[in-house]
Amino acid sequence: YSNFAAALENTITPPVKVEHTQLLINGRFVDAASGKTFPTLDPRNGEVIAQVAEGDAEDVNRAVAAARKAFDEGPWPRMTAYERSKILFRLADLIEKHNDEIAALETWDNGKPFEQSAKIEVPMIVRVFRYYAGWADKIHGMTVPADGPHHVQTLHEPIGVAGQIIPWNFPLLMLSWKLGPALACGNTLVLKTAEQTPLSALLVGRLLHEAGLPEGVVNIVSGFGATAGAAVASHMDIDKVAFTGSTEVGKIILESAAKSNLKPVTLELGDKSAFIVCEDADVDKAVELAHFALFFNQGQCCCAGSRTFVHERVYDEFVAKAKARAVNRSVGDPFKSGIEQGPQVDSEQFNKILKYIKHGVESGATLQAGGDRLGSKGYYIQPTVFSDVKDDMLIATDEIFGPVQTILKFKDLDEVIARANKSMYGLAAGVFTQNLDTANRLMRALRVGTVWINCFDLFDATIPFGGYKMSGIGREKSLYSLSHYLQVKAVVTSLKNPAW
Ligand code: TXE
Repeated sequence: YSNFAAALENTITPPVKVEHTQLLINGRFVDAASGKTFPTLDPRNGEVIAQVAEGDAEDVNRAVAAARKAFDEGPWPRMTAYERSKILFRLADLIEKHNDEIAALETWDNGKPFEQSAKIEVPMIVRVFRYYAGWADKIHGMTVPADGPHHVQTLHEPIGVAGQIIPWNFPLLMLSWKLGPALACGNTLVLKTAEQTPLSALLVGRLLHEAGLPEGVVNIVSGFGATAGAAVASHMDIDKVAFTGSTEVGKIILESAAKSNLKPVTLELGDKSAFIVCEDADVDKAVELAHFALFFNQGQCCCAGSRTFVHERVYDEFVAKAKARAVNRSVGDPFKSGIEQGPQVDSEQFNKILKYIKHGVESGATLQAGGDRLGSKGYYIQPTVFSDVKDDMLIATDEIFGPVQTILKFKDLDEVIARANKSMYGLAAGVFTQNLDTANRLMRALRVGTVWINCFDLFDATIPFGGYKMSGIGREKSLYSLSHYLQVKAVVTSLKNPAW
């Protein structure tokens, strides 16, 4: 790992200033009602980047009141759809203009490579906002051929005030997946960002207002889950809640929604995605794709290909090459160019991953590469590879959420289908094969919300994303997401003369 040491030296000064640390309520940046702040930390070294206003239940109340007023009194839901569309297009243009500034904040707060933030993620959110800007004036109801002398139509109306709680692994992307459909449909909202990564959303919040968004439509509350997050989930005046995060907290959200006002809930939760390498696979290509599927974003992806199933015919060759690829992964200061992997987001995730690595070794899996932290400060972890992994080992059942690849061996398709499906999760899976029959069979048999065939982590705005089983409820992105932000009203009008 000699290449790592050099990449960790001489920490780069992020090319951006933190301008916004307050809460965004009713179109203004304000302090928390309590006056409290919390530090957001640089994962490269654990140092404080900035003190951020710490919102709690009282601030959520203020934010909901602003969103309620903006919904009930307008102008947002009553504007023409075209006006709303133009504001979202202007937002996309402004994000594009501030691409590197937003990307730098994201990298500083989260630790992901700047090249990834600047060249992939910020452009992706621009695309998401343009996609939903395009939808704003294409949402309409139907006329219905009911029996009897009635004219029946449906109106697709915004649901009201949405509460949205997002995690820290893709702060910007999660923001866009939540805000895009909610705003296109004419809702107002309160967004609770993750306590690890509050910064980039506040900048986007400012740009939203520069783009012409009326005050109170989008309110952003930084703060912790047990206080600000819980207040969103249980709020009586929030009409719908959307959450991305752990399955454990997803259950709490559903319970809080049920116990408060029965607000509809959409959830995007954890997974233990299978990546299946079939016997006909070109091993070099399969190794590269499986490596990307797991290690992308420091392994902090809900759909990380974290159970790599490899056919026994190519298993040994695959393991040797996967090990070599992991050892060559460039880890280091995420602001340096050519870096593939930065630090994990915080000490909690860092310690959780190291604990799972220890479990893996103790349970008898073979440690092929990595296995420890990297350097002595910050939250860097060596790209780690385990082979000889068995299905019931904790490293094969639990979401590790880090750079730890677990490689399992299989003999035939029936067996791998049963094993891949034997999980409480069902978010995504990858299939690597040149055989059309094999691809078709796996695509139908896998009980997951997304199957990527000979590709992985394709997050185009047009593709629905969401989970089966305990990976969640509902779909984000694509036209499927819109239904979660709409109410359907049936309007039945009696006809005087049914025969025209
Ligand atoms: O998640 P939490 P954490 C998984 C991953 C990770 C583990 C724990 O395995 O290691 O979860 O991460 C807010 N009421 N994923 O602890 O706690 C919280 O403030 C309302 C997978 O960071 O679920 C943050 O905004 N909200 C995942 C958000 O929930 C609450 C992405 C997510 O935090 C709350 C992240 C409460 N009681 C972690 N408690 C994915 N699906 O991509 C916390 N929150």
